[in-house]
Amino acid sequence: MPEAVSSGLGRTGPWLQNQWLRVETRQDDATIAPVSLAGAFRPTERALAYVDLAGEPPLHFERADYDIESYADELGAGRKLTLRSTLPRRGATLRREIVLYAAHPFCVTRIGITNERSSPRDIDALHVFSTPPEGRGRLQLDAKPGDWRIYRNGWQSWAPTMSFGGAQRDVQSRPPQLSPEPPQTEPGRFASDDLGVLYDPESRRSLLAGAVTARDFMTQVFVDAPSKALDARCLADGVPLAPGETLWSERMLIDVSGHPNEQLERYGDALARLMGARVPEKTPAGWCSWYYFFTGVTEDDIVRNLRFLEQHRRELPVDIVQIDDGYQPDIGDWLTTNEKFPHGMAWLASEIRKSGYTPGLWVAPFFVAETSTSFAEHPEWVVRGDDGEPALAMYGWERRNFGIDGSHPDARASLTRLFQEICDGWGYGYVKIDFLFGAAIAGRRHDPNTTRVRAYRDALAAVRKGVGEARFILGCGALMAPSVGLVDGNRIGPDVAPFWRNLTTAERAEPAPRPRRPDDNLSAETAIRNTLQRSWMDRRLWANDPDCLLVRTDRTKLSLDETRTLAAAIGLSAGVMFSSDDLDKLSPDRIDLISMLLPVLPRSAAPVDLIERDMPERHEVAFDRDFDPLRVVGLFNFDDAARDLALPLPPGRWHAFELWEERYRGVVEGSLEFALVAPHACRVVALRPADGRPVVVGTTAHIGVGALDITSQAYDAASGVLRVGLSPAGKRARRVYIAHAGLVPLAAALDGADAPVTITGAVCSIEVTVDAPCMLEVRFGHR
Ligand code: 9PG
Repeated sequence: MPEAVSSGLGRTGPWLQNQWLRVETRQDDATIAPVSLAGAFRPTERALAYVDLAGEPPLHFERADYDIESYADELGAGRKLTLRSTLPRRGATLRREIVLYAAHPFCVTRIGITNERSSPRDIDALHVFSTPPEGRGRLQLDAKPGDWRIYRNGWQSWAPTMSFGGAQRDVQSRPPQLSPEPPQTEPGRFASDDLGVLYDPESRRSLLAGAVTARDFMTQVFVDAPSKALDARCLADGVPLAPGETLWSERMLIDVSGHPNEQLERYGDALARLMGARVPEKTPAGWCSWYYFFTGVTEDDIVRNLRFLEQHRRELPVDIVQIDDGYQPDIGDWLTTNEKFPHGMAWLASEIRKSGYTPGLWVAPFFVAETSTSFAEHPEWVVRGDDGEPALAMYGWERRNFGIDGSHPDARASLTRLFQEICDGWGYGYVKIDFLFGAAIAGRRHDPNTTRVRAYRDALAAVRKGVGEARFILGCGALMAPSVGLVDGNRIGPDVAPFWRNLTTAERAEPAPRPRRPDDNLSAETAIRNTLQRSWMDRRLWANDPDCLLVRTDRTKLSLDETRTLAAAIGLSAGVMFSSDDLDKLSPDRIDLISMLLPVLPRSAAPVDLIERDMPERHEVAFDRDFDPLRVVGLFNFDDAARDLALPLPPGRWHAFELWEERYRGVVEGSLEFALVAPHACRVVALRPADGRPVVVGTTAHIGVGALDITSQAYDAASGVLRVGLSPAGKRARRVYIAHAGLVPLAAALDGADAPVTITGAVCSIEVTVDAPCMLEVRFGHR
């Protein structure tokens, strides 16, 4: 058997190879060229690595010696090739490692710099995989740069994440929504955080570069389409490198195989492994006070909604009642309450617990307001600017908020004590920790040898210590890759809102709404965009939080179509599912919309056209249970005008059922058309293989269209009886649609009690009310 990873010495230098990938190197400059063996995709002839130091020219590799050894880590076994340049005139040694694993189509590479001088030097950036600006090495793709597609990830929860075309302009918004570097203003230039994907629509080849560790630095992947350049680099924050010491970059995964969706999933798996991701067994569901009450929330609002939940346990089977922003006297002063919470937070937690729910609390632990008691007492716990003054993390709540210094041991100890008090003292079992980027802002910290990411992770670890291993931490306004392993759930998009797009009054007065923009924020549309675009993170890095479901009919501008689209995006995302309405104002059919998302699906759908569009329109998931093989597709019209949509079908013949319309489309093949889908509307379609026997084609209980509420199914041809196991998942009252395959439904019974059957064309439907697992039997006869 040939070895899984082989190596050798080529014309220019050593190489590594496995069944998918060959990585060639050059000894004269330590550049590398990854080549996908399927179809020989070689996006660059030579990718450089180099280091930016303060006050010195960039430090490049020169002639390198090399070493190859066997290697193993959390990703498995393989071989490691190290290229080493000693640069006596520059007083430094550079190393570049390339690891190829036996079981993965990607390679992982990092660089290290050793300071051989007698004085420290400040490191600004470590360029790990960087195509040279001219000559061979520039990106070689078939399509014109203007047609390239670039997947761009934002640095924190709220930051826009989407795919762009190579002639478009990147997101222009400023922090906190944006990355740590200034926005790219030229068309075709993009700065993506943690990872980036570059897709050639002509050859359909794809290159992903992304950091699979994030313990020390922020990583950015720059794509400059007009210059045909890509630069994956770690921002080292000017960290000092002492004489004799070595500083390593993060590990960068380079993947040139397969489609962007596969690459993102592989990248997510690798990042999760190397960072020790925490993925909860059960994805939480609950109620959150923010999106109806905002900071005006009172103790009574919480109690009223708690009572409503208690009285509607069947319809709203949630676990968590989460109090959001509005109970605290000031940002930073978390252990006292304002006058709207007269009984205090421990009392409220005990009320929630007595009703059988887990109390959840919002805290912004890394923000300290200039007006707070906490800042007055400990001004030394905040990040400072070069002028020595507290650095502004964000203006909000009509005051300046500073960021906590995670490198200060006393600040960390106080974070741990804070969460011990909230969890062990008050009794909260779930915390939503918000505005976390505050600990990662640029500035001066107590420990001059730290970096933004180290300080951030140290602060987060101090919170985890206080919360304990068993309780749930939901990150929000959180860095992405650097939070892996410390949070159980993470918000992956900007705030949802009870309106589709954030339009000014003038824009709203126009006859046609202005088109969406990359920089749009705070809207249902942008929340949905990130939910779709970041679905690959779910249950890999943490449980995704797509933000709350809003189904109200008061205080909203969302149409029914838009509300259903929000529900479909959240439901099919399989992420954390929180409702955030004033529950006793909801009509039964709106409560039904919440029920349809409970419990959460076991697996997220994937947006198959993620690289083609800023807002993917096809979100698909398969559930392969043998008694009910099923594919569910969310098909969206994100245009502002009605239009026809088409769903290409996998090979074979399929029963197609539309959930919202309760419409059976018959047995279909090839492609399924949807005429004039309204703007911002969606179709949720269930596809089941058609084999000529009576079979369930859809149910109306749950967004999974049967994935959870159908628990068994068997058709006995001899007796003509179809037996279908039903569970209470989803709405109480629902219809079960069965294709009768040309037979005549004679009678139906639910746990032995007669149930009326309605025949509509090729299907029959039975209306059932389900409060406990039960059995539906339908007897068929011949005409
Ligand atoms: C509470 C809210 C909710 C919400 C969070 C977060 O950029 N901004 O000014 C900005 C303000 C608030 C915000 C996000 C961004 O919302 O996402 O769920 O908890 O805080 O204040």
